[in-house]
Amino acid sequence: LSDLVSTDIDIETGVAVITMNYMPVNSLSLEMFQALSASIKSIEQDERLQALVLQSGNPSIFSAGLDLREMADPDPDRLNAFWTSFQQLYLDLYGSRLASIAAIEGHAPAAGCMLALSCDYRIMSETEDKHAPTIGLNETQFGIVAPPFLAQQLIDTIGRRPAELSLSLGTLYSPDDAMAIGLVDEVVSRDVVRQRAQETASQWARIPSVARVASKMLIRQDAIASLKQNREKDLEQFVSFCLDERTQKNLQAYLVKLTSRKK
Ligand code: CO8
Repeated sequence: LSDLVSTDIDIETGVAVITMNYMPVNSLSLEMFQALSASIKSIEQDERLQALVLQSGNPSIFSAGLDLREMADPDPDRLNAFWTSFQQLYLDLYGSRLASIAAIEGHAPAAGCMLALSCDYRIMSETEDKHAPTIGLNETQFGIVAPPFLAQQLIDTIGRRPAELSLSLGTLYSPDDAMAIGLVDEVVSRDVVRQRAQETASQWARIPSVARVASKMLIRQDAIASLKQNREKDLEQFVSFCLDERTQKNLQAYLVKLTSRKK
């Protein structure tokens, strides 16, 4: 698992950096979820660490979201484990005692956007020449629906009406548009995203942690409790939606489209 995710720690600043290295696009497979959760847990166990930066080893893609191959023609046991580990990562990152800063240098669609939304602060690379990163929950664009816990995260971040529009249309935003609706907190040039994320993490690491974590939980505890209480139902809904013939057809068509784009 360690090849998928690497962790660097700096005791002096109290900041850990998690780099996602599942090439080419950091799609979120079962193993990727497990590796990310394990790495968050191990950082949390070190009391000297107060913050983390989440970044990608591929500067043009933060994460392409759920690994669609996990959902196309799936093995039922693996599908259950896959979704359960997705829920777990949401709980681990969104509910972490660590202050988390997303360094978004490249695309962050769907569950890639969830990774960013689960952090406390989002810094995105600006559009430069041919590099035009996008972020958002684009599920409806290919005929699937964001799960309730993910939709709620968007509502809690950008507000109800913008989230309704965003979810219905499956909008992927440019960095400036994402900044305008509050989906990201800062847009900076690509070569300073990581540095800026580290500075921000160091700053967050210096806030008295008991007060910082309590404040974070004031905002997040209801959503977290809601998923904890509804995990089984959420899993059943996902599995039945995923195995539905129409969903499978949409997914297969989307995968073919993705693969044939470059031909
Ligand atoms: N899963 C699996 N494989 C992927 C994914 C993915 N999400 N994204 C890309 N790939 C594959 C491509 O098929 C391609 O494979 P190959 O080399 O074999 O042809 C390879 O990765 C490289 O991809 P691209 O050539 O497309 O790379 P680009 O740099 O041109 O583009 C992008 C990168 C922009 C990330 C582009 O690949 C893309 O748009 N990917 C799809 C992103 C997406 O729509 N993700 C949504 C996933 S669904 C989700 O996260 C939440 C669903 C929750 C609800 C589920 C209820 C059922």
